[in-house]
Amino acid sequence: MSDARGHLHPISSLIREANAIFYRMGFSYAEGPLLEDEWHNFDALNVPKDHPARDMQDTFFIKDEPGFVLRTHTSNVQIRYMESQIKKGIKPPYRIIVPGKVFRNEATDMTHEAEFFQMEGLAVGEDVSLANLKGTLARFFQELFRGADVEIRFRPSFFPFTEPSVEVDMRITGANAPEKLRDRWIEMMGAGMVHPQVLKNAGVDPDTYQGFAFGIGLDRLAMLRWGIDDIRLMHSADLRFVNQF
Ligand code: 2NL
Repeated sequence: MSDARGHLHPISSLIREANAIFYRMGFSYAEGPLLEDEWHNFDALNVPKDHPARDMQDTFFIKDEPGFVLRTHTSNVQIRYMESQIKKGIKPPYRIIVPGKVFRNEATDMTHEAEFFQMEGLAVGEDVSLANLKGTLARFFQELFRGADVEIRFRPSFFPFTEPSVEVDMRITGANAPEKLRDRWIEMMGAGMVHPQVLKNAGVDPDTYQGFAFGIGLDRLAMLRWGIDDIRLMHSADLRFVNQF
């Protein structure tokens, strides 16, 4: 009976596949702490002291460890990566992806969990551009939704850590597109050019280097990819769910 065998969770499959795709584009994989100080989670990323994301309602603060939080994104790892490369005397180009678990202190419902998976990407160099970001993401989605034709569009947005900032939409066309997604613009992620202050905070000279960064929710990406409707199934540890993939 095939269901008696072990299965990868869909998010694990997604992380492996994303790793393989980005590896072929010259990115390496990085990971870091889930429990983080406020400097690496917020200050270095240009998030103002009074920003709503820093509110008790949005962030899990650690009672016994003042100044520490459960990371709210994986950007803390990119900051640590840049810091440590600079400390070792290794200058850009840098290209990394950082998949991992993140935490938000918010009410849960069928599309929101307090713990979920995100993947961020960072590319820093002397001439890294917004056009490079677009090409990189188009290639990623093309390979992820194998054989389908993928278009990418940017809409203006705002994040404290990127300037300019964009929302990224994707449209899949052609016979290989999953029927639920075919020919529709779908909001996929946030991205932008790394704010010069953020490079500076991590020890990278913003007069010489610039970069792009993006962040994508993996739970939602897995849901889109396999047509899953309720996010709570993703962490239910119910084998009747996992065995479908
Ligand atoms: C979203 C938006 C984003 C980033 C994450 C980033 C990291 C560094 C510097 C600058 Cl170290 N930016 N990350 C940038 C733009 C958007 O995530 O909606 N994610 C689900």
